[in-house]
Amino acid sequence: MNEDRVAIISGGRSHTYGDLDRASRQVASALLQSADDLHEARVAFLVTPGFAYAAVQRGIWHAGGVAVPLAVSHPPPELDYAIRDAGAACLIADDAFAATLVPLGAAAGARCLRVGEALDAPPRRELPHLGPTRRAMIVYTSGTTARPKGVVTTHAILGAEVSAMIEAWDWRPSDHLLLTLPLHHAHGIVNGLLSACAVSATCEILPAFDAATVWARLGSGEITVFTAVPTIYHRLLAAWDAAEPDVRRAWSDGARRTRLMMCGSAALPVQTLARWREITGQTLLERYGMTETGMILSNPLRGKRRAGSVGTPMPDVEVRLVDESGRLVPEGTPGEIEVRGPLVFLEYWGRPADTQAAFRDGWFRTGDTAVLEHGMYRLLGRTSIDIIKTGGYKVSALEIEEVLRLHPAIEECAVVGVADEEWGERVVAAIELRPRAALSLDELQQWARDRLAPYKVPRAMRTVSALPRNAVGKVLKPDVAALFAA
Ligand code: MCA
Ligand code: AMP
Repeated sequence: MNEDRVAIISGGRSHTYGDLDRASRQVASALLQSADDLHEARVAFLVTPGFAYAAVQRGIWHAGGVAVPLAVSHPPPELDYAIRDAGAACLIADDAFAATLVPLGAAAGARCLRVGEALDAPPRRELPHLGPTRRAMIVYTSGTTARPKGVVTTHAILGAEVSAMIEAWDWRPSDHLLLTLPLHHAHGIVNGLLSACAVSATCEILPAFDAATVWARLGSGEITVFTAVPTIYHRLLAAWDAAEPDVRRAWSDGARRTRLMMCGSAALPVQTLARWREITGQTLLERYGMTETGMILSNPLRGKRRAGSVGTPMPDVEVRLVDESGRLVPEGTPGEIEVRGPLVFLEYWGRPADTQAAFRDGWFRTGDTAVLEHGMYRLLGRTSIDIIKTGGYKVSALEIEEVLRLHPAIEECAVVGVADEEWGERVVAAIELRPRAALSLDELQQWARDRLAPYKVPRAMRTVSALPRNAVGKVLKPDVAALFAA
């Protein structure tokens, strides 16, 4: 049994798999009360990354519920949207977030539970039987629609996603993962927490990203696996450059001993890959995936990793490239990536038409364009200019525009992403003001921060005249982008 193995390290404490099992049964007990099964009721939770997060997630599953992880960085309107869209019957918050979540729960008619209360409940022995086709999780992700959509996965789908990663990257019980990603997105949840726990490895969780802390842990030489987004590697490189020579040496020596360092969620600049190799000896393994599909393509664990490429299909994943009418394109010709396999999501929660539109003949349409070159795929970009990738977050330009239009000084706006060394892309907005209105970037940002997640807040703004309402898309947006690139 794995009872005594260390499952989670967080807040300076180690918790075994036995502890995790007990704590999650306590959460299940608090959720179930006198019921014997939650029957896929949605339970949204806002819990700082750490042991309690893992216990709550498992507790929801033990009780037969659907886990809806909320983002600790989101302001109340975004949390409210996810709670209502998911139709959450119950909310769970730790002490840091109870004051935010309790009023939202009251307004939405959802029961509110504190982590402390849940962990005081007697552990439940009798738990519902969970068939693999049961819904397990809803993760909110943006796309070409104005508001984020809930991506639903079942236990079988999550199992397939994790199995593919275990096989491709040789996850093993002796692994020690350092996890510094947010836990409301698939990268942190599935590639990180669930993969490590599936092989009874140790998952060390930091409450938030901090370059010096990450370096100190990498420098210890205890970490065997690390996975992050390009912006995090960029930040780590900047911290290394700013450190004293003896500190740098210690950090680099420790990082050199890591078994596997991965990067994904956004394009890894070739210079970042090269610089990282220079200071740690590690060639980052770049892979490509989506919330809707898990991991799709990956550079090899063993064998040559190609800079600027995302490799070959993950185990059990079928990939094809097609033109606009769905015809296969030959090697060397760009096409949209379509994916099929047991790890593709079930549905967008409550959106049958969007779900249907996302598939073509049973293949999921990713909206990403790639080319197959000498046996490996290279990503070329997204088919929609309205999808922005910033700091590894997928952001809908349409969603931001819809919120900005609510500002009393704004007549019309167009939001785009412009290339940025640190963030991959930066959110920027062209704004047409109402007659006689005035608005500074500072004012706009302050106003937007109360309504949008920090990474959706425009970083630059230009006022322009007469933007055609909603006539953005392909014609106007390249001009807007050029305005900021200049
Ligand atoms: C924050 N800032 C930004 C942005 N975000 N500026 C420009 N663009 C942004 N996107 C500013 C803040 O306003 C602040 O500025 C300063 O940067 C520091 O903000 P802070 O919130 O502290 O940033 P951070 O917490 O350090 O965040 C950086 C981060 C984070 C660690 C890179 O963005 C992150 O964890 N990203 C990972 C997202 C992720 O996991 N994506 C996976 C989804 P000021 O100081 O002036 O106020 S994709 C996925 O799951 C699929 C399956 C896949 O393929 O992986
Ligand atoms: P999300 O919906 O947040 O899961 O983001 C998925 C999107 O992230 C994909 O559709 C890609 O556009 C992007 N993405 C993921 N991995 C990579 C990568 N290695 N290089 C470029 N883009 C990536």
